[in-house]
Amino acid sequence: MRCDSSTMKLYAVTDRSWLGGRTLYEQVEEALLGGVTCVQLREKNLSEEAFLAEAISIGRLCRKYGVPFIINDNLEIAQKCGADGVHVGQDDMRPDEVRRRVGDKMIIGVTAHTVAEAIEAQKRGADYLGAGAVFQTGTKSNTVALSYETLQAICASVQIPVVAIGGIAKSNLMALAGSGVSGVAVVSAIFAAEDVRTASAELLELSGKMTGQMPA
Ligand code: TZP
Ligand code: MG
Repeated sequence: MRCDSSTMKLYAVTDRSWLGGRTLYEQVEEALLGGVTCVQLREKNLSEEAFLAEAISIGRLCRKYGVPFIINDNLEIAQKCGADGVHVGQDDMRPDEVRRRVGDKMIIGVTAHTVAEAIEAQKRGADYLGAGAVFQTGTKSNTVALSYETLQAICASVQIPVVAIGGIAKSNLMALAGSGVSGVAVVSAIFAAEDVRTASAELLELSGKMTGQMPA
């Protein structure tokens, strides 16, 4: 298995909007020390050269902590930096095409908003699904609101792990209990926090309770 439920327990998705004098590398290390179980490097505005240099250094950092490292959307960078996986949206490359290019070992994550998209993604070789936005978020524009019922139906329709995303914080995480998700993918509740390590540790504990996964 390329990834399992425990990998999805607390999935940190990076964003450099809230660095506030810190480097992304430092923030990711704090998140790792807090116990995040997966890291996705998500860059929308970096040059390819800067993206690759960052992917190499943050990838090494994640390896040191034994945590899977996923690249958002950029297959070439994922391959060049030796990432553990790549995450694609519905408007990006299809998972079967990604699989054809990256081979057997890499984790492929796919965003799904409907049961039909979830089933299709699994059929085409996705290893996990990201489903959202489950709550209102200011981090990404043009998100589709995903109801609890749809999230539950998505989880019930596939065998691969599903991670919820969108507006997830300490205050609302427990509302996802019973949906069938394996964990939560979080941007601002980790990276906009003043204390990234503590925020991660608290979210990890809550996600464990919410999913019924005991601490490792
Ligand atoms: N995809 C759906 S919502 C979202 C992404 C990347 C952003 C989630 O960010 P936050 O800060 O955890 O709400
Ligand atoms: Mg994308």
